[in-house]
Amino acid sequence: MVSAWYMDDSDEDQRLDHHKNPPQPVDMKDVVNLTGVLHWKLNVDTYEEDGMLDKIKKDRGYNYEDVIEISPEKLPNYEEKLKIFFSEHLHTDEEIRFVVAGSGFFDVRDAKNDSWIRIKVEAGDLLILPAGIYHRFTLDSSNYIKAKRFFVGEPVWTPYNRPADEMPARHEYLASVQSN
Ligand code: KMT
Repeated sequence: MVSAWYMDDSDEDQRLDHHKNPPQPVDMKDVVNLTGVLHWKLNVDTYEEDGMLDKIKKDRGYNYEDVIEISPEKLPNYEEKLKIFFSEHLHTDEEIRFVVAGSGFFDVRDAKNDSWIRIKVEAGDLLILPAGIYHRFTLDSSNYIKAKRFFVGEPVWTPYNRPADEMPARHEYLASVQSN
């Protein structure tokens, strides 16, 4: 099961869970309402044949895909990349990640009160972060994740670090979550 929770404010190791005390879990359907993030659980053993991933790709027009593998051995400029992933930012397009191995945390801002919600992803989780959402990513203490990345058209990975409040993607994002 994918799980999500409001984070504590400690600046200890980003790879730790960072639960509040007492923990404050957030149901995935509340994450959807609060942030516009979408989530599917797919079967990592059968997704190539069972049609679920193909249907999502077709419905959403994802015609580009590649794979990112994040570990000290596999990712060139690993330390530098991790810092970039963990700096709060937004993109002008959706961020789509399907985890095929390993695990990690996507942190997203609750659009109402700006608190961090931490979403733990592991093999089988397909997460779509909407364009304009402030977010960041970190590995957990297993230090390994492998994920497919999808995109509509030529991929644009540019992160815009916060503050990016005046960007059209940010305005459109806020309008879309407020109408939820
Ligand atoms: C990226 O841009 O590739 C990322 O967000 C890294 C996390 S992918 C599991």
